[in-house]
Amino acid sequence: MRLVVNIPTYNEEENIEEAIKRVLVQAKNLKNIDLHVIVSDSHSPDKTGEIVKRIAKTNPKVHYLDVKEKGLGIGVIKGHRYAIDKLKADILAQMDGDLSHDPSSLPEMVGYIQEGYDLVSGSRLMKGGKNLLGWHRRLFSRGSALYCKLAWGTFGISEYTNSYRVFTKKLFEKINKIKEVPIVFVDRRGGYSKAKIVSYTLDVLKFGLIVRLKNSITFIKFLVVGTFSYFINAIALGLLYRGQIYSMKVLNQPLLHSWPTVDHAPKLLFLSLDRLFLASLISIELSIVFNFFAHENWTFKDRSHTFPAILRLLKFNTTSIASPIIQLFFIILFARYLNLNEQVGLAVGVVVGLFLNYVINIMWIWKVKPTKIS
Ligand SMILES: Nc1nc2c(ncn2[C@@H]2O[C@H](COP(=O)(O)OP(=O)(O)OP(=O)(O)O)[C@@H](O)[C@H]2O)c(=O)[nH]1
Ligand SMILES: [Mg+2]
Repeated sequence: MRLVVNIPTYNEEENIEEAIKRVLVQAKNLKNIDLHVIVSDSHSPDKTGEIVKRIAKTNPKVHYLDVKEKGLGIGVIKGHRYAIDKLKADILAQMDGDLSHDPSSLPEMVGYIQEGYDLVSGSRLMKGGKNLLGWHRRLFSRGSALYCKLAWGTFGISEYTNSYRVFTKKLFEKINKIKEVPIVFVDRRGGYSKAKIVSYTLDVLKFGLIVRLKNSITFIKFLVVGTFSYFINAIALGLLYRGQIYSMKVLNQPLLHSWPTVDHAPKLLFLSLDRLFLASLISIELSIVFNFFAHENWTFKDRSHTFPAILRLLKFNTTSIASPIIQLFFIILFARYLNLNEQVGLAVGVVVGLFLNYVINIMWIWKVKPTKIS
């Protein structure tokens, strides 16, 4: 099996020799792999080309490709193409030439390719990964990752802005097997009415919506559980505090009748630990526990349940606190600062809290199981 590590460069005279050396050192950790390096250089005006050509003269495992055109994308693609066509690579790797990427991860990455994965991508954002750049660059990586996850629903992949990766020749060929041929497009002879354009656009929108809905089945389940949990919360609160379900009297006295009301209740700082407080606490916790078991066994049943359930329950409890805080924030923001009705704030808070909770649930508590795409 031949692995060709492609290093695209532009003005890397200070780093390239060391970068090549560090990659080649890994040969001893890559059993049964014939390790080669190709530097695909966009005709750097500095000494990058000269340095690589000098190394390539004495080391048959090192190759130099003068890409001529400028641009990282073209450099990368031409380098991989050369690695497949001329160097007969089976596995392709890609890393920067400025020593940002540590080649000691290569053996592990190649190992996964040998196990059957098509693409192994280095991630700074998952457990064990590190991003040692400044805070604004880190924010950019995290922001881009969040955007990609939300747009594509790929919550199982953590990083999208890094170019340290290993992949198969098959994958590269598949991605790049797109060919365009010139065609002449002639307008139809009969009229193409506006109505058809409108119905076509509506069809496309409808199709998109249906696909999105099908993909959102987990989210729909999440909403259903949320609705039930609201009723549990409301009914429990009613029974505990007033002995009522909404305004319907069902008990002679509230379940918490022996707990004092606000005038006689004990105080903790500014908080009155009265019947309403205790009733709210119990009913909120009841609904959280219901939520948890419903998510655990239904909504997120097919997702990862790796660490102990009690830990997931604790995590879930912690994140569930975020929702009321967000709702409170929006109620106050809308009522005090924007002079709008508090119900508007509550509605916005509920929606924002809901989405945030959902995202935290699928990214932190019930993660996607890693899938092998073959
Ligand atoms: N072939 C080719 N490689 C390039 C070009 N521009 C940059 N590169 C290489 O692509 C890799 C990544 O580029 P960097 O400039 O390090 O990009 P970055 O890591 O996002 O940014 P900084 O390291 O902070 O500057 C490096 O090995 C560069 O030498 C180009 O036009 N052509
Ligand atoms: Mg860099």
